[in-house]
Amino acid sequence: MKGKNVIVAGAGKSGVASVGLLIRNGANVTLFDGNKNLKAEELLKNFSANNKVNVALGELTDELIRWADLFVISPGIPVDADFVNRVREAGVPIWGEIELAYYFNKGKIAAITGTNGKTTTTTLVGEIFKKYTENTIVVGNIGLPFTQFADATNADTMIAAEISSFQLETVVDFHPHVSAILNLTPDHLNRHYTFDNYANAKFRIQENQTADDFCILNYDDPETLKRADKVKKAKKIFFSKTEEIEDGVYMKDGVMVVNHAGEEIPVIDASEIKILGDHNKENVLAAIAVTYYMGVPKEIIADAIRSFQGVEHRIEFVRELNDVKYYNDSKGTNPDAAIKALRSMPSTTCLIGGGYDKKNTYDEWVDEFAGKVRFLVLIGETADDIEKCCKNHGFNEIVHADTLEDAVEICSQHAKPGDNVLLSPACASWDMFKSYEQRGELFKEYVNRLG
Ligand code: UMA
Repeated sequence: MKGKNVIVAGAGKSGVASVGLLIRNGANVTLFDGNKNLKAEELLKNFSANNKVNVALGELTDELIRWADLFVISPGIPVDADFVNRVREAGVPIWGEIELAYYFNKGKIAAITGTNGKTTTTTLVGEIFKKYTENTIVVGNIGLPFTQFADATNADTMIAAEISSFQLETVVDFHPHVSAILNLTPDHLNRHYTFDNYANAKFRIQENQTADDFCILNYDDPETLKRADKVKKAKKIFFSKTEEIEDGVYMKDGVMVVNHAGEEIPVIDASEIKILGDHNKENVLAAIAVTYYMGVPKEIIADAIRSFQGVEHRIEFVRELNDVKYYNDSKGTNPDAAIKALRSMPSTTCLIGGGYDKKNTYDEWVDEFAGKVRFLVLIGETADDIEKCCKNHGFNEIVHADTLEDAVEICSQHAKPGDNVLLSPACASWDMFKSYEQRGELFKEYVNRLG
């Protein structure tokens, strides 16, 4: 990279970390962002004064494109945006942020994708690695860009990477030793247009794997299973809650086992798992498969699973007040994740939903409401669409709220003893909040203020 001219597009976390990595390694960098209201001085504060970083905001000029040897794109930028098309037409190579990290990486990568469960599984894989070696990093879509750490890795570094479909669209050489596809349900269709495009992007996680590598797949998820033949070179390892599969990872008499060349190796009794919900059994099975094939001894795997309490914003218990339990599932950003959260609730639930419009459909989510949801409080851009869908399915217990704070207030006033209040929006947060994390933090703040 020394002396190369690189445009980094997107001044979010990924872009800032990519610029840092590139300037540490001698490249000439222009940080570009389409938002002309950003302040170059503010962005430059991210980098030490000695380093020369050029900032370009608003339009990407043809002159800049001609200057560039490489274009590094953040995951939030559509690969078919006009300015990206112009870069492509000019013949400048386009790498995603993950690809740039991979170029500098020396460690051993476990890469995890899927529609839901990525963050829980990646966090658990990271916890297992950490018990095995301090030389562990947990990176990617989980919120810590891989580029922030890539050039500090060595051959012994264990990397747990959560990888999104956006990050996989721009794969060139990215090559994990173990990859995992946890499940596939429609999501991000505003970016991928069709479910097939989205699924194909996810399967790119194994594109560069060889016969020495492993691809972990969910046997119980029909959309993943039916595409398993896309895995050409890596050894396929299936995990399942219901089927005993040769060379798979599965449940046998309540125990999670790895079947290695016909021998069943017991890892942990499912009753020892602390995280709520049946879907979490899948996440744990996947984490066992990933870490086992990354070479971690089974005792260490079991030990880390035993102490794992789950992740923030995912069916996170907040507090109990007046015999009502409050749960934060701000990370339930699509219908499938929201279904899983609702199914994990032990009793009648007052549900807060709605948010940014990713052009998902809500029928399957709403189908789960009967007998379970006392009422639904709707917020955000998708409120009217969700209401229409509810009415089509005969569910009429709907209230609208202008703010999340009002939604929490409504729930606290109308919940009955023994109920749960669940924020699980089935939508992204970007219409009203900066991120799902901010939405979840605010929810917890409002809930903790109730008195
Ligand atoms: N921008 C443009 N032009 C565009 C679109 C965006 O210039 O056409 C600029 C914006 O003005 C903004 C920047 O790009 O300044 C934002 O870049 P980004 O969205 O890639 O943001 P990052 O902060 O780098 O966050 C990204 C991931 N975001 C997305 O994929 C949308 C984060 O995942 C990830 O944690 C982070 O990198 C670190 O790797 C978030 C996410 O919602 C949590 N992911 C989706 C999901 O989980 O469903 C995929």
